[in-house]
Amino acid sequence: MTLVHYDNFIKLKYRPKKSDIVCQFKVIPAKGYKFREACSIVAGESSIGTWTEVKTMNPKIGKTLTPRVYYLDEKNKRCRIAYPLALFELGNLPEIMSSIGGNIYGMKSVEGLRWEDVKLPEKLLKSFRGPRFGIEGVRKYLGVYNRPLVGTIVKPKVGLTSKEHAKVAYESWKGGCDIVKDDENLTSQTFNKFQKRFLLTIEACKRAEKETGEKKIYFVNCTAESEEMVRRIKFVEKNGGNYIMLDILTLGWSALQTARNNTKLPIHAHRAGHAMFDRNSNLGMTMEVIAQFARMVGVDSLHIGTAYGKMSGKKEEVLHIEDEMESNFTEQTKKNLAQKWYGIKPVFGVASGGVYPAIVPKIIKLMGNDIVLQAGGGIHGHPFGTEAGARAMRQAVSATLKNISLEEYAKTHVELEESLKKWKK
Ligand code: CAP
Ligand code: MG
Repeated sequence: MTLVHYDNFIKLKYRPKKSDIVCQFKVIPAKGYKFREACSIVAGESSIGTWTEVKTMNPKIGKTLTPRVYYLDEKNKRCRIAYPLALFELGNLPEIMSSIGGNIYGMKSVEGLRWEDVKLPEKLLKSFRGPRFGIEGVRKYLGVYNRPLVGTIVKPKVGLTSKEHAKVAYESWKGGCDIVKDDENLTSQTFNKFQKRFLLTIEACKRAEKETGEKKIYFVNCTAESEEMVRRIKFVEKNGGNYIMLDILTLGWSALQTARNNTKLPIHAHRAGHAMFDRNSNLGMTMEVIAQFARMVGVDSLHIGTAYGKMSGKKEEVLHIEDEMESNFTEQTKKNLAQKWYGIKPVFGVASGGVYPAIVPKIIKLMGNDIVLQAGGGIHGHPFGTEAGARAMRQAVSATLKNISLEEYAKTHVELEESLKKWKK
């Protein structure tokens, strides 16, 4: 079947305007479709096209809203499409997702479709709020400027009572964690209700601050139906909280925008479920695109992978996401589109998932200083318990920054020594 009308969208001579939203896709045509044709269908269905010509189309729509497939690389199954900004509603990310991340995934003409990258124009970026704090703001709050931050996730993921949770959090901060985080699936279950957990844990946080002389942060998971989410955020603000946490993908972009509009606190973004979108290399969207949208809406920290832990993200992917999160400008390459951030604050990349002291040097070498090193099992599984586990993580960071091998440092730091015995490199 040849869909002549969709051919209208191939314009290889077109040069994207600064105001266009540019998207890069990997397009795998279905049987019976040519690559070029499938790319054009993608452009059409995500904007003004449908399966046949319609009498209601008029020249004005054609002139102002036509997307252009301006780059085709059949060998790598890659195409780039420039969408005029006028196609979209400013400040409405669900609408952008319905267009560019919508129907096109279900078209018979594509067997596989992956949204690899996006270039967001200034006017669109500025119609969202962006991070309120970003890396600089979070560092300022903690008064920590020259090292990666160390965080933990209370483990087991769920099951502890609020009191037990607060105790584990206290020991983590006491041992040297800057941050304690709820796990992604802990919200307000019967065994650990939200309000009680928050009040006990924030009290433990203040106590640990007093005793250690260090500022501490509690990422409290406010993920819930959106009105309830806002109620929980307000409760946290009213009762002395310093950071909120959200599972941004299970909540959805709309709820994330709502949260950003409704809080003065920094937002920690957990990405639970991202692999449903980004894991299959022939389908969905990349974590880079998700991360760019998260920065645009305005999260202050975001899980981006570790390259060495238990999760699947590879080095190249982790570094590219980090670049998108922290830089003011990323270059265009054969594989990626450029992005200028126009003063939108950089986001803290969080390295989490199977992190433990022995791999800290490798992670810092790869990802640099501006990261949060987060270890759940790698702290609470320490043979001497949580407080010693947190100490071992801080020791691993100190050793790395001093350029001393962990083995050497462990000779005078028993917590690190014990951790290295349990978890080798
Ligand atoms: C880490 C973690 C995080 C993962 C998510 C977990 O715990 O709490 O949710 O890091 O992956 O439950 O696995 P551990 P990502 O330190 O015990 O592994 O950060 O890649 O989104
Ligand atoms: Mg978790």
